[in-house]
Formats: sequence, structure tokens, C-alpha cells
Amino acid sequence: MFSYSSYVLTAVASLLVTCHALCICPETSGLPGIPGLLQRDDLKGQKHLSGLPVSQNKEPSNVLSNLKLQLSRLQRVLALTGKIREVGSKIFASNGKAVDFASALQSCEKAGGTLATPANEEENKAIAGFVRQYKQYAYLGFKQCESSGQFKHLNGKPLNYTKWYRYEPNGKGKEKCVEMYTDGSWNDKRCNLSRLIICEF
Ligand code: MAN
Ligand code: CA
Repeated sequence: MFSYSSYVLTAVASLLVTCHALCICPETSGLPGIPGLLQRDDLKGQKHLSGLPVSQNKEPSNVLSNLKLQLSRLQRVLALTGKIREVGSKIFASNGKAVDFASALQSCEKAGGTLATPANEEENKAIAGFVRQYKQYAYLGFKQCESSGQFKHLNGKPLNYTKWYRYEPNGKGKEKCVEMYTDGSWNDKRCNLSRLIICEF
């Protein structure tokens, strides 16, 4: 038979167990899942995640540093597993699939990014890493301008950096897209082939 004190002890113990399982302390419990993926443009905007302007944000700084820590851990996991490559403020990613140029661009935009567009040697090398990883040439985010015949960024800006393979571009208006070879060099190519999707965010 239970004595009064053992009854109280049992009650307190079971309360503690229940509380341990149910009481979520915001200071120590870590973070709840982030609803939806954060994209670069979200971070550029005026609003903080709380919905308040950054200046009025009342969230304790430990929540913010915890968020940064969790994000950085995720980035390191994704980099380790070959899912992303980071160069400066850009993140490159591939799903390993190959499709035509329009579909590749559509996939990247649907994910909140655009097709990978190397702006310097370091970025070019990071993108070439995916081409070698998946053993598939990739479409880059460039297109031949109808009027001038020049290759441009998809937003119409001229290229400051190029890595054409010898004698390229040579399509004479028939090869309006750009593919990347395994060594990172570029070739102008028709747009309706199957090429690896590599996006930048
Ligand atoms: C093929 C195509 C062209 C490329 C030449 C290079 O014809 O891939 O785009 O310029 O090979 O020899
Ligand atoms: Ca060519």
C-alpha cells in the first residue's frame, strides 16, 4: 500500500516527466522548423521573419544567433553531401537532372533562383564541379541576343567574364544557348538538348 509521501513523490515524478515531454522552453528547445525555404530576396526585403520591420524587431538576439547557427549547420551538411557549392554570396545547386534550356530555367526560377551564370573564375570552377559530379554538360544562364548576336546575361546585361572553348562561339546564330564542358569551358549550343540543371541562389 502507498503511504501519503510515496503517493506525493509518484505524483511529482509523473508531473516532471510529463512536463519534460510537453513543456517547451523557447530558450533551450532549439528552433521550430522554418516554414518554407528562405530565399535571397526574402532576406533583402525590409521585413524581419517576425513580420515586423527590422528596426522594431523584439526577438531576443539568442534566437537570431541560434537561427544563424542552424542555417550554417544545414549549409555545411549540404556542402558536404555535394548538394550545394558556395562562392561569395552565391549558392549553386543541382538536382542532377538534365532537360532543355527553357525547362532548366523554369526549374531554377520555380525554386526561387535562376540558371547558374558564372561571373568570374571561382564561380565558373564551382559550377564545373557539378558538371563533373553528374558527368553531364550544363546549360548556363546566358542567351544570344537576337538583334546584336552577342551573348548576354538573361537580364540583357553584357558578359564581363567569358570562358569560351577554342574557336567558340561558332554557331552563327544557330546556337543561341551556352553549355559548359567538363573542364569548365563554354560552347554555344542549340537550346533544345538535354543538359544538367544547375541553379544559383
Ligand atoms: C558540335 C557542336 C558545336 C561545337 C562543335 C565543336 O558541332 O557542339 O556547338 O561548336 O561541335 O567542334
Ligand atoms: Ca558551338
